[in-house]
Amino acid sequence: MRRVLHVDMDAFFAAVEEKRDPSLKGKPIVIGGTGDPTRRGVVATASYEARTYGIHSAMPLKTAFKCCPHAVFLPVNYETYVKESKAFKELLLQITPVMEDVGIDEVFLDISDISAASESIAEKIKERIRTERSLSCSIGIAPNKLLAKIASDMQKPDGLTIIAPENIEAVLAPMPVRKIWGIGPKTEMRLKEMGIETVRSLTARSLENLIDSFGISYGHYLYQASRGIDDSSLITSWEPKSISRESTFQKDIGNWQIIARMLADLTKEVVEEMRDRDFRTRTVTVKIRFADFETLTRGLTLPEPVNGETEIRKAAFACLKRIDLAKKVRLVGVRVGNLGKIES
Ligand code: TTP
Ligand code: MG
Repeated sequence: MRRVLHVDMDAFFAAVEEKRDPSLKGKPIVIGGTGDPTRRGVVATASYEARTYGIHSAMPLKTAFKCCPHAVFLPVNYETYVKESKAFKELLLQITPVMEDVGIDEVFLDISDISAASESIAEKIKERIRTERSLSCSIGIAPNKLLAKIASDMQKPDGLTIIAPENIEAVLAPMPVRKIWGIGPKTEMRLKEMGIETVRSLTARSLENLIDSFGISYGHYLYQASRGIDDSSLITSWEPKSISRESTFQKDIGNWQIIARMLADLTKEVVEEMRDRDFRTRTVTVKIRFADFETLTRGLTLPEPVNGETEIRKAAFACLKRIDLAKKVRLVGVRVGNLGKIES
């Protein structure tokens, strides 16, 4: 079975400040802006002591000051946090090189091929981060990235949560929809208008209903994510630069048109992200996973770097045509690789 581990450092910026100045330990600490709570700026993070006064990330510093005037207010020392971020990630790379870097204080590790039990891998990581970096973290372990990230957040700080396959439904059902990665404030609002606030009520909706409201790609995503389904692989740093999207059908599909429509939809998303980041691509790859999990990829190298949706969609369809769709399809994916910046 696949095992994905998510590490999220506890009160990261504040913990690094405590490490720099141990006299701060146990005090309410608020990091944000220039560190002057009478000036404009928002809270980047607050120590767990400060959180007991109601202080949280993104709160105006002035409000944080009202919540707890005796808190220690400090400026953001971004360079120091980046150094600490690199150091703990290097330590994790010794556990496994299959690591996806997702943010300054969080990563995913694929621990499927490590023979040790999940608990002992997690305990070892916590111990090393504690002794070698003087920091604490929370860890989640689950069959996929989506659930591992939810798990690491469940028992903060210094938490360890393992979601076993048989517990997925019970764990997710009572959660507010915002806990699902990919559901932001806008979707949360729209779901609320539809009378959906918990994951349980989201799973009560039919796939057709969600597609009607949110489109084919995101509708599928919501349907599956709310059931804890996530087939996405880790994006490891040793892969060449690429952007990809993939989606698993709820039911295995034998109809070419539905597969093609999904591919067109995913390609559109990839092209949008590529353009936002000023990239052009020279290789387009399509992945098809059949119902029996056999997985085929077909790639195409283009004569010159492009960023047009039509050209890239044509390339993706040329790849799809080279796959014999003799069996029903479970997953469709598209990737643009060999990315280069647009030269101005
Ligand atoms: P988080 O992991 O969200 O927060 P955290 O590590 O401070 O606390 P915990 O995980 O224990 O709940 O974010 C990591 C760092 O990113 C955080 O220390 C500061 C920074 N950050 C901001 O600058 N602004 C924000 O709005 C958030 C959420 C985080
Ligand atoms: Mg954190």
